[in-house]
This record gives sequence, C-alpha cells and structure tokens, in this order.
Amino acid sequence: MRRPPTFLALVLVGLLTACGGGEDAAPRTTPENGVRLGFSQVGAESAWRLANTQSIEHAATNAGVRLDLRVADGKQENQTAAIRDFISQKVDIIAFSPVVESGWDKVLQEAKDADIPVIVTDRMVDTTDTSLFTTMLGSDFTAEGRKAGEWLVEHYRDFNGAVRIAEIAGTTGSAPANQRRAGFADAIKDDPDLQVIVSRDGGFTRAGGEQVMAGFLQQHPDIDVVFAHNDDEGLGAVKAIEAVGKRPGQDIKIITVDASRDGLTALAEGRLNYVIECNPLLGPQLMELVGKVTTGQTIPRRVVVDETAFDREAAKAVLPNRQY
Ligand code: GZL
Ligand code: ZN
Repeated sequence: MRRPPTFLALVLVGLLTACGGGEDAAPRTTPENGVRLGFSQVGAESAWRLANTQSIEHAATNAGVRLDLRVADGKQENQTAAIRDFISQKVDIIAFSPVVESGWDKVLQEAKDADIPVIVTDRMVDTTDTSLFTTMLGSDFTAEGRKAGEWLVEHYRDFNGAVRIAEIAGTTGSAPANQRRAGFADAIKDDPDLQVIVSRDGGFTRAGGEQVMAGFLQQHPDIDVVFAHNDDEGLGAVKAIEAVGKRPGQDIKIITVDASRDGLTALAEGRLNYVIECNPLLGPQLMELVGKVTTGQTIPRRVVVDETAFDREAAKAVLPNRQY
C-alpha cells in the first residue's frame, strides 16, 4: 500500500489522538498535504443522502483530508468511472457507498492492484473476495427492517383479522432494500394476520413513493399498513393517500426508515406512525478510519453505526435539535 510520507503519518496520528485534547493538538494537516480521499456517492435521491454527503464533506474539512467527492446520480457505471479516475489520480484511499450490492469485483480488483485501500460505507457490496475492501462502515439494515416488523406485531397484537401490508421498497438490488425487506419479513412471519400483499420499487424518492402508492390504492383500496423503505417514499405515500381522501397515519398506518427531519415532523404530526433511524452522519467515523488505514493501523472489518427508532412522543422530543 502506498503510504504518505512518515512526517504526514505522524501529523495525522497526532491529529487523531489530539482531536479529543484540543489545546495541544498537533499542527493541522493543510489542504496541500492532507490525505487524498476519493469518495463515490450514490446520488442526491433523498434527505438522508444529502445529510450523508454533508457529513462527509464537513468531517473531511475538519480532519484536513483532501476530499474529491463525486455524485453518481444513482448509476453504477458512474461510480465505477469515478473509482477508476481516483485510481489514475493515485489517491491515497478510496471510499464509496455502492448503489447496488453486486458488480464491483472488477473495479475493486483494479484498486487493489494499484495498492489503494477501499472503505465501503453505508450500503454493502456483495462479493466473495473480502480482501477487496478494508472495512465496511454502515447501518445494520436487517435490524432496521426487523424493528419495523416488531412494532407492527406489537401494534396488532390484540387484533384478529387480516392486516394488509403494502411495501414501498428501496432501489432494487441495493443492500438497504434487500435487507430491510428480509428483516421485516422475518419479524412478522409468525403472525399469519400480517400479510405483505404487494411490493414495488419506489427508488427511495418522494415522487417514487407517491407514484407507487397511487398505483397500490387503485388495485388495493383496502390496504391497512404501508412499510416504506425510507422517509421520502413514506412522505410520497402520504400525498397519494390524502389524494384519495384517506387519513395517513389513521386510516392507513405508515412505517418508514431514516428519521430525517421531515420524517420525524410527519410522525410528530400523526401522518406517520413509526420511524426507524438510519444514521447518515458517518463523516467523523469515516475520517477516523481513513486516518488509521493510511497510517497502517489495524481497523475492524465491520463498523456498525448506532441507531434507534422513534414513536410520536420520541419524535417531538428530538425535533428541536435534530441535525438533519
Ligand atoms: C441507507 C441509505 C438509503 C437511505 C435512503 O443507509 O443507503 O439510501 O435509507 C437513501 O434514504 O436513499
Ligand atoms: Zn459545518
């Protein structure tokens, strides 16, 4: 692996250890000599994604890391091209959030051959060769889906009769969509009343959620619950439900994932019923890992982000100082 000069390594280690100390902080790395990080970002599809990008940019500035962040508009070929560009630029380290799980082995092998370490963040890659990346920093999406299902089981515990569930799924092939679906299905499998009657890809966007929900309501006017894989899809579904004269959060219960400001506001106001957090603020942890990898320190293969879930009262409590 190419290492920055030892002087820089010492500065970085100093920075990382001192950043908790403050007054005796090592001299900050300047933009000229900071570690060069190439980051390929999925896109700008949701509030979560925008907060994630901002967190990475802010943390790079604070850590003196020279960041080249490219947004791929949700296209895998754009991410692959960006990673190849980082390789030709000979950056010190590459990080990315893979839009879908599969199809990364070739370009990751090229980074490995170029001796450039890779950190996977947010979404997971599905590869048999785990030597192709150094660590994975992100949420446990299966646990997020499970939390949604467990809330539903609890909420309908004393209810007898079919509960018809519509799923507005995330981007087909993405780790959050695959794993939220699996976690949710596993959590409700022992309650025959809870049935997912329809599922469709809403692309993690508000427009997608609204279109998919409008289509669902034409086929199934008797839907009782919506499980949307993120807030933006859920907020789109709210609009489609109101368009047919029904009350979101009352006539049709809605569970979403992310816990963005707009999602928590809709929850506090009763249009959503339960929101699971998916923490986008990965920037500081990413820069800490970048510092360790580029100074040859060992890091865990998997770093899971802490996150919780919100009901209406919890949403009201956190909203005043919610960062995103
Ligand atoms: C989850 C992230 C998902 C968010 C969506 O970590 O990949 O992508 O849940 C975002 O809001 O579009
Ligand atoms: Zn800032």
